[in-house]
Amino acid sequence: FLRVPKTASIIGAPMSWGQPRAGTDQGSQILRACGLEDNLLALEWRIDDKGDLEFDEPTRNDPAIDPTKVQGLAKNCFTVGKGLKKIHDRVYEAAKEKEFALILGGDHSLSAGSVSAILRARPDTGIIWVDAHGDLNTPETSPSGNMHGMPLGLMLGLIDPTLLPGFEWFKDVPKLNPEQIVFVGLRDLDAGERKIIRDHKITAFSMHHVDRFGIGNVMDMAIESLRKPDGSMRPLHLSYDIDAVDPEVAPSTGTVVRGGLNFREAHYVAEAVGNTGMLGSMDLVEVNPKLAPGPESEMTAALGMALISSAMGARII
Ligand code: Z70
Ligand code: MN
Ligand code: MN
Ligand code: MN
Repeated sequence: FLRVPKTASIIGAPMSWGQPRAGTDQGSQILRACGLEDNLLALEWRIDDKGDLEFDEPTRNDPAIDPTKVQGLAKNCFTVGKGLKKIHDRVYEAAKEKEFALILGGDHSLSAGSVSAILRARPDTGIIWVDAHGDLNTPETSPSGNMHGMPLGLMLGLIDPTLLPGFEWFKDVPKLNPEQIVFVGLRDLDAGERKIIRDHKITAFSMHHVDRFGIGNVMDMAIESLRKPDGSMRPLHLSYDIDAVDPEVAPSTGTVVRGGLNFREAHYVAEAVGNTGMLGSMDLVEVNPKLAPGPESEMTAALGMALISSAMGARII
């Protein structure tokens, strides 16, 4: 694995059907409008912007889960599944060329597409999931049926993709081992997700741990937890949900939860991951400029852009 790929593929993935709110599909464009490319060029990246992928809309006739086989809901699964296949293919192309894959969301369901592609190209990758939420649900455990709450349920193989129309292709992609994941920033878990974290012994640092140990120690422990059994470090993928950040700093997102990372903690997370020299890919998801239009949406998008820059090398000194 190259310590840091020097060409970055920017992949716009304005998937929004994994959640109910209009505007999530504008995230990738508003992140670009904040000057993302110029910032990355200034950090000496070569940029290959692949533009935005295009996704179908759901129709009345889409196949849905068979209720005699699965007790639960995965809303728009046919549309989401087909869209994630496009994301998977585009991300795999970039990753196999040893490029840094930067995926701009879109809602967090897209990460089942990006992470599965990264694992295909770089099997031992460790995933740092920065989020208020666990995103570990299955159709059975989900209280909402929204698929942005399920990408890690899919990646851990807790959902049978052959029972999920649109996800048939997913049976052939590599799955995540629980020790390849670490959470940072959690503060809103569903009961089923808590049980999954416990049963699979997934390393998780909630906001309680940030309070207790400070963000510096939390990131040291989080990164250390992703060491392989032989002591070597994994290549890393950072999946950054903007709702990990406190709503006073990042208000323009679909599911705000109070008590999140403050402005500096949010940057520190990205800087610490960048400092490992092992970061090969990143998702930045759930910026929705329609939810707090005006200065608050600009503040949220500018923060998302800055977090990408921090992960990719921007430093104060
Ligand atoms: C809840 C669910 C979620 C993001 C909200 C919320 C999931 N656990 N994920 N916002 N990014 O509906 O499954
Ligand atoms: Mn999320
Ligand atoms: Mn979230
Ligand atoms: Mn909730």
